Amino acid sequence: MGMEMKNYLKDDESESLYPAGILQRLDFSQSPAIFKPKISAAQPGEDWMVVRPLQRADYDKGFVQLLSQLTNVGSITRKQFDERFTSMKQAGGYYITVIEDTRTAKIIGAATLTVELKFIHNCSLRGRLEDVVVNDTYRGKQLGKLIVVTVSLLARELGCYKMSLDCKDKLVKFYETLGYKLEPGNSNAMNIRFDDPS
Ligand code: 16G
Repeated sequence: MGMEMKNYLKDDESESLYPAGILQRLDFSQSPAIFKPKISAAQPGEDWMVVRPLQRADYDKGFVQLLSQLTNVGSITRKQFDERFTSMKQAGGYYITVIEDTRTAKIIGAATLTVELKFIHNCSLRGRLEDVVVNDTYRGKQLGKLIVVTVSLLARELGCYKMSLDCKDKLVKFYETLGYKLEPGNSNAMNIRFDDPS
């Protein structure tokens, strides 16, 4: 195998869903969240921890298993993962962000920001916070807060006029500490389920 080919494979292995640099620039002092001790995406508090965009190679780092702590994921093959990763990257607007424990090469936290193109608010953008999950064996490291604040600041940086989420009742307090509000008269999340006959 020629040198050029090897380098290509190496790059491809660590291919990111979106450019990583933007996370390093986020200003955590702009979030109402209180971190004790102070941490940020650039400095997550442990030298074995890194906050970064989802990479293609994360299939082998337990990303799908982590998601199954949130809801039903099914058995996703590498091919399915690969094709979905490619589609998301081509479509744009998908900012899946992860925390890796580099000692074990495992994904221990994740959150997704999706960005919708709008006509309203002067052709603005709307962010949605989705699929927030943290490995529950890593409690006490502020990882939930870290991953949510990271993607929330990212939404702001990208020009979203607001960011929305839906969550279980018991998590409302947690999201309130990070600046999210139940807007009076405008706080209902409704679903119609097409995968559930009940
Ligand atoms: C929660 C998640 C949502 C996720 C859903 C899955 C957050 C803020 N919200 O509502 O993103 O898609 O759970 O539950 O992470 P489901 O499988 O019942 O749709």
